[in-house]
Amino acid sequence: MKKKVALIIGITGQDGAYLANLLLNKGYKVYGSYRRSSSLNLWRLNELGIASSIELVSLELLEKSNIERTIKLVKPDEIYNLAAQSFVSLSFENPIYTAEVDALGVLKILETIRMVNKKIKFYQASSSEMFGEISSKKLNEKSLFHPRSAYAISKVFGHHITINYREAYGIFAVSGVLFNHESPLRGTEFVTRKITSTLAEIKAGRKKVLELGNIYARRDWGFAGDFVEGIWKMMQNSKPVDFILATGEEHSVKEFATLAAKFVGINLVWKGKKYNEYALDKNTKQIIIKKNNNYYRPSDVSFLKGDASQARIKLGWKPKVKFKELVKIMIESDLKRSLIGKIIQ
Ligand code: NDP
Ligand code: GDR
Repeated sequence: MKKKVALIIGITGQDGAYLANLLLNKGYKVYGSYRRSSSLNLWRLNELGIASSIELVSLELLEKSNIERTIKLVKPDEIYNLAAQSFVSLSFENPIYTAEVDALGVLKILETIRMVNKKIKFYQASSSEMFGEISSKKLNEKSLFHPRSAYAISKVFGHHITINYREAYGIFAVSGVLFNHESPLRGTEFVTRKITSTLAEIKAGRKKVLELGNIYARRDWGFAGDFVEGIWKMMQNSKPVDFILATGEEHSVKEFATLAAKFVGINLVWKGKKYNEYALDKNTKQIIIKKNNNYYRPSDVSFLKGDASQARIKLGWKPKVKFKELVKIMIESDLKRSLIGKIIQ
């Protein structure tokens, strides 16, 4: 039987690496897009040991010609669009760039599919950030959006244009609304990996303090390896339907940091209030965590928790890794890296 061909746009990111691994294990021929620059960023694919099993193609989402050339060359059965300027904070500094990549980039891919071959299946990486500041309840596929950043607003466009191309042109186009998912392959700018990588460096004596912003933000954090299975399942569904993927459990940044510190053998004692809050090592009295106002966002999302019961019922998807285990996996990986002096990715 002919191998299925997948094109992962954004293979050099966290999800790209895990999804590529999954698809290779399922017997796909995997093409992955990377951005051409002076140095190739393949560390995640190398960590999973799969870089040489992937056909790399260069693709910049801002360039429609790149998308057309790639789709015509690769002739994929399935396209997974994971590419995005994905850092919410940066979208306050570079809102126009973010919109051009995260919103119009999606439309450029869909337009190319419409022109080249409407049988290609399409997955769009939508985000729980689209819900924004709603309320402290579990969010599901029917919940309203109130996006709070150029990133989230661009993702709302990507979500709706995906639905529109499904409805207007009959393309198998689905949007997965994923809540935060983390791993040892997460970028160090995101809060979870920033915490685990910095604590490992503190433990190794190479850093002194971890500086954070809004430690009371609460997120529904899952493991990226579990979430890419849900993505693949959405693409194998008999009908194109959008799903939420989430764990249904939420924790604060402060809880994450306190638990991660415990795993490196530091018991934190929190002192002070609001912008002056800090955490001491109970034994040494050394300051380990302090606040830095630069890490606060002009408008943040204080609480996100998802209800993935539709994905459980219709796709048979359920996340396996729980919060405590996730923190442990991430901290253990960064401790190992710090031992060989390879923490910064
Ligand atoms: P990453 O930031 O780790 O990866 C993003 C990928 O997009 C990288 O391969 C990056 O390439 C590529 N990319 C960025 N800009 C462009 C561009 N202009 N042209 C082509 N490629 C580009 O993100 P994740 O893997 O964490 O997330 C994958 C997707 O899922 C993203 O769209 C994100 O917004 C979304 N998402 C993520 C969630 C999460 O918790 N991780 C939750 C919900 C949604 P390069 O390596 O060159 O920078
Ligand atoms: P998020 O992830 O914005 O949810 O987007 P991030 O880890 O950046 O922030 C989570 C929460 O932590 C607070 N926070 C800090 N964040 C960072 N990055 N650095 C800090 O020092 C810090 N201190 C506190 C933030 O204010 C925020 O409330 C991620 C990305 O992967 C998106 O692409 C994806 O769509 C969403 O998850 C779901």
